[in-house]
Amino acid sequence: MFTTQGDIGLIGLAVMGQNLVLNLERNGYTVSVYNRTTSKMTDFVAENPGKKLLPTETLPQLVASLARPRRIIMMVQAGRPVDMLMSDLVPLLEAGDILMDGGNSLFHDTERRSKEMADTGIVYMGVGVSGGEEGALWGPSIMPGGPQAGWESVAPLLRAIAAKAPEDGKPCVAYLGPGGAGHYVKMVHNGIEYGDMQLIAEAYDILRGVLGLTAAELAEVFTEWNSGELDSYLIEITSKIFRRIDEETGDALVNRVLDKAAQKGTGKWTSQNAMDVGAPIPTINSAVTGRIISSLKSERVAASAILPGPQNAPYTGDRQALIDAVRDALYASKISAYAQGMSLLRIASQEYNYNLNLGEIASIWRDGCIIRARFLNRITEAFEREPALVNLLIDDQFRDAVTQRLPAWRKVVITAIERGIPAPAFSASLAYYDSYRTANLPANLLQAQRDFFGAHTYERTDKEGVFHSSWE
Ligand code: NBP
Repeated sequence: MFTTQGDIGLIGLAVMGQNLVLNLERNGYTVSVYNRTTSKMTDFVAENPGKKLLPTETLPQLVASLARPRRIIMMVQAGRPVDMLMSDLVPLLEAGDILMDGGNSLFHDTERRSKEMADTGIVYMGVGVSGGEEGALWGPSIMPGGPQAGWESVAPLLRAIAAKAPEDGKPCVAYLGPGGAGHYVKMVHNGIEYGDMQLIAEAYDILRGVLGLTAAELAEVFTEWNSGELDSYLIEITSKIFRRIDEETGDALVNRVLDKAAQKGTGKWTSQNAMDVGAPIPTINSAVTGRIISSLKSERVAASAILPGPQNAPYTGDRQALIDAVRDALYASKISAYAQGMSLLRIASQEYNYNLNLGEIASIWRDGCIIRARFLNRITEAFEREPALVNLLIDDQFRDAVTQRLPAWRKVVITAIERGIPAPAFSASLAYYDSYRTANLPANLLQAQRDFFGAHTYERTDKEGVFHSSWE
């Protein structure tokens, strides 16, 4: 038997789980730890002497070690492992216990598990945790969803371990909504992260492709950008990446990294779900597609010897003016991407009855997660000005910010297209803006075509009703 009881149990001592345990312990909690492979648990406890950790070798031991109501975080691989673990764990728990899934579970799975758990009286919560291992250790952005009562019980604990926003010290955690709301928001966070990363990569490609900037020069450019409106974790690490020299070759290490991007699936899930709920998110879609096309490396290498591009003359324009234009295009594209992401959250919130508070969501992404940025404050402020804002682009301040940068945005996209540099996310972001501001899209022709070949009918601009015509 245990002489002290654990305040919380953590299952899954891989990189995220271990760091979360250390964060909980640093904040005063006694943590009961369990891992399927026991040696990982014993090694971890041995590496952390003197800490308030209760080692447990079986699930019954873990459950017995915890104070009631028991609070347990699962930090295991998403998918089947969560179901397998729960089938062993749930029978050991009792009504009132709180079981949190802190992994990147697909929100549909969290919805299903929430329903399965509803009759047991066990409080089941899907808790998105962002920020990688550093975030888990020093303070992640935490996105909890599930029963409100569960949130109230774990809120002090989650607030203690969450990142604190630099502007006001507020914990980057808030109750987001029922069922899979937390994992839904975490999924969209990751989709936005894909968009942000692709846009930055395209800015880099244009600067090296048109101006031939070296890694050292790019490091300077990104460092400068990080002191302005683009100030963010991703821009900061990008400037550091350009500075890193490969010890073996003396070249910038980034030049030696193979251009094949991997993915774990959360970006793809965001695109798939946006299609399901009918939300346009072209920047995120192009970021997912960009990673897929990057993975076709051998096909691209073969095609590069067959398919011609434009014959590019050296750039004769003002170099600094183009660098500034790329910065402006990146910022405008970022606004477009976040407008799409927030609009997806709004549409999904209606579809799934999540009742999401979009301004609050932006505020809990201000620190502890990969998309943390000064920019997120402006999103929160926009929703404070107008809680029912349907799209960020029509907020006065974002509208003005985009309008100011429109000439640069168009120039950069045109330059990339003229020079044959692929800029799918820049182009998609601008096309979203242009589509969204267009009162008359050519969808009248689409409807006419649908009615022509399939008698799908159409509505008219000049009278009410549903019509079908013989078009020939
Ligand atoms: P992994 O996603 O690599 O998962 C490894 C852990 O899952 C190990 O503890 C493993 O136990 C356990 N596990 C597996 Br696999 N199958 C199990 C089963 N059937 N029963 C019990 N335990 C099982 O670890 P991670 O990278 O630390 O990520 C944990 C979660 O956090 C994931 O959902 C991930 O998507 C999410 N996440 C990760 C990051 C990141 O930066 N890595 C960031 C944000 C969120 P074993 O030791 O016995 O194999």
